[in-house]
Amino acid sequence: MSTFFLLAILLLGFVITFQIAKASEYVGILKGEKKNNEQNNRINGFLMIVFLVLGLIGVFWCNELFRGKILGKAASQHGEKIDQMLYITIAITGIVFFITQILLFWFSFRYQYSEKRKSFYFPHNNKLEVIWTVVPAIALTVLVGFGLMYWFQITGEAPKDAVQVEVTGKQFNWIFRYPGKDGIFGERYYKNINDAENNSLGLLWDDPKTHDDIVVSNTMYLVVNQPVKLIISSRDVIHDVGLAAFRMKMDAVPGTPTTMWFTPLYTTQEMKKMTGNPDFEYEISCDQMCGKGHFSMKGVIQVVTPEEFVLWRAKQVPNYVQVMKDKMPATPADSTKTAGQNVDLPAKLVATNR
Ligand SMILES: [Cu+2]
Repeated sequence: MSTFFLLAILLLGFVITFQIAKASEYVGILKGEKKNNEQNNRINGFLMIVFLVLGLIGVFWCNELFRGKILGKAASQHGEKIDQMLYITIAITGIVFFITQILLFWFSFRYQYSEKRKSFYFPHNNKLEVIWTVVPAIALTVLVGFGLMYWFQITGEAPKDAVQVEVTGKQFNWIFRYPGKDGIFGERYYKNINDAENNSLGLLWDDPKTHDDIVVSNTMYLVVNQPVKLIISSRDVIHDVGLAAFRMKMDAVPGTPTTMWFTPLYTTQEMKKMTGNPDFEYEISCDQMCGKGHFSMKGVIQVVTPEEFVLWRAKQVPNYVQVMKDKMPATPADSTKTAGQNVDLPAKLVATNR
């Protein structure tokens, strides 16, 4: 109903403006050109001020409207710094925005044409030009410099104790791989990809390092306060790993692995309490339009305590063991034995658990 009224008001506004314009045109013809120009100048000057005031009110209104509806608290160490950088950028550009907009519209109103005034010819001033070139250049260099610094941190070398997770995008979901107890990912080759044979990543079974690799889809498990390095790739088109809560984003490109690392600060349970939302889940989204099922590439990230992570990992059956089980149903005893070995965790993970 309110939408209808809003549209009706807008429509009426247009009709009234149109009628006023038409009427003033007739009045102008009656009054003569000179008087007509003077009046037009006054009206346009006044409208400039109206536009300025309404525009500024609109900025505040929009701000209030979306308060609390945008991204919540950053849930990673890098995310906090990125938020800080954004706030500084918004503060600087915000101040410049208000000063320039107010000056722009106020000058148009204040210095509208007047017969009593002659404009001063002022074609060039080196000092002014240097100031308005150097000051923004320095400000932007500082802002871009901080951005680059964080970018190099995020895409640079991860800490030694980082958990490694390989993230592979495909039309249309995410596949996550954890190295097994050896802490090393086994070899993969894209021509080996075979969904029917449960080899969604094309792992080379000849390589013993693949035998303990754990492959899961849709839900990724991470440890709170432990750095995680994501090794990102794609099976088909370009996807993009979007981790809004951690303020992270990285393209998933076929054939060219990309990396980024971060440290989750709060477990999913803690976030549920902090946000007051019992249904809160960390989301992994695809931030690159990748086809008709793009919207459905929503995965979940469970940030858990080290103990919960160890338990979760112990329950996972390596991809290789699953495949061998499917191939050789006659020897189930062997498969269970191999699956059981997975309970042992890499020493580097256990060492960092508190
Ligand atoms: Cu995608």
